[in-house]
Parts: sequence; structure tokens; C-alpha cells
Amino acid sequence: MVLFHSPLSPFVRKVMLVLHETDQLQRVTLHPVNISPVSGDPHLAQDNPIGKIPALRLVDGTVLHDSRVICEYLDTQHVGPPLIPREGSARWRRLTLASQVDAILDAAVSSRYESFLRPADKRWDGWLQAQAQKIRSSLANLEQQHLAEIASGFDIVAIGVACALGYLDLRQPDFGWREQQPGLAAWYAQISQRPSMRATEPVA
Ligand SMILES: N[C@@H](CCC(=O)N[C@@H](CS)C(=O)NCC(=O)O)C(=O)O
Repeated sequence: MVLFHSPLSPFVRKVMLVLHETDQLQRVTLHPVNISPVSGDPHLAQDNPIGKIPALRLVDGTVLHDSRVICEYLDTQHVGPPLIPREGSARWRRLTLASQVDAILDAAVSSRYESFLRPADKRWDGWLQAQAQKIRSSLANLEQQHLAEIASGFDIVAIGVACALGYLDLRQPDFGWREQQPGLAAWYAQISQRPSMRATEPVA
């Protein structure tokens, strides 16, 4: 399989963590791409018309995107404990939390584009502040309502939270999430030592 990849994309990191944690890394060749919303990659665009990463080309040529679909597919391809519950209320609860975590990634990636890509005279501080507020309220909810669940195993939700916190450290090192969420900070310090986390750590 071929994974369209960038080491700095938190959505790609989710997929890489699933590959590591389910021992499927050897099944995938990485195809490096360097893209932004205003500069695409022609090879990627042939496989994913929306031009985003991650995208995964299977052996039969089928292309899967986005990261949620790819993670779910990979989770059906190994024999260990599933990272996403297969059925029942646990499945919908985990998928909803995973979606909340993806929304943190969306807000953080959008903020990066706004503050780095957009011409300085067109930047909108109010919009950036609104994205930051989405991230803050979502992290507060994870800390207050879901910390025990997140800490109970390195499943699809925990993987997403790890990617979100790692991406904040990379792109917004002054965001200050550790002061606001000491429980998540302690959990993150611990899981950052996992071999999968160390192997996928983004370095700007
Ligand atoms: N919902 C998508 C989001 C993927 C995404 O936004 N990827 C960014 C890189 S972190 C991207 O490809 N940006 C290029 C673009 O927006 O055109 C997923 O879960 O895979």
C-alpha cells in the first residue's frame, strides 16, 4: 500500500500511529508530499481529488481517504485488540469523541494556515481567536469528562488526542494547554514515551 505522507501533518500522524500500534508498518510505502491548500501535488490529486493528506492507495488501486476512513480500514486488517469498538454504544461513543478530537486538529491546522500562509494584511485575529477558543473548550471537556477513558488504553481516541497535543506543541508552543489541563499533561508525558510516539514525533 502507498500512504501519501508528510511528517508534520497531525492527520497523517494518526494513521502512522495506527500502523505502528497494530504492527502493520511494513505493509506501507510512504510517498512524501509537500502541500498546502494553495499548492497541491499532481500525483496526490490523481488519487484524491480534494488534494489532502492522508490518502492510502491499496494494493488493488482503491484509494481511501480521509484519516478516519483509513484508520478504520487499518483497524480491520490486524488480529490484535481493535482500536475502534466494532459495535454497540461503545462504538458510537468512541467515534464521537474521535470526531471531537479531529475538530481540534481542524481548528489547529486552520489556525496554522491563517497565521502562516495567509498574507499578513489579510489575517483575521477574531477568527484565529475563535479557533483557539474551540480548542480550549474541547480540551477542557476532554480533561473534565473523559480523562479516565482516554487514559484507559491507546485506542483511536487516545491516538487522536496525542496527535492534537503534539501538533499544538509543534505549531503553537505558547498555547499553554498544560497549565489549563494538568491531567492531560501528565497523561501526555507518559504516552509520549511509547515507541510509536517517539518514531512519529514531528520536528519542524
Ligand atoms: N479531514 C481530513 C483532514 C486532512 C487535512 O486537512 N490534511 C491537511 C494536512 S494536515 C491537508 O492535506 N491540507 C492541504 C489542503 O487543505 O489542501 C482527514 O482527517 O484526513
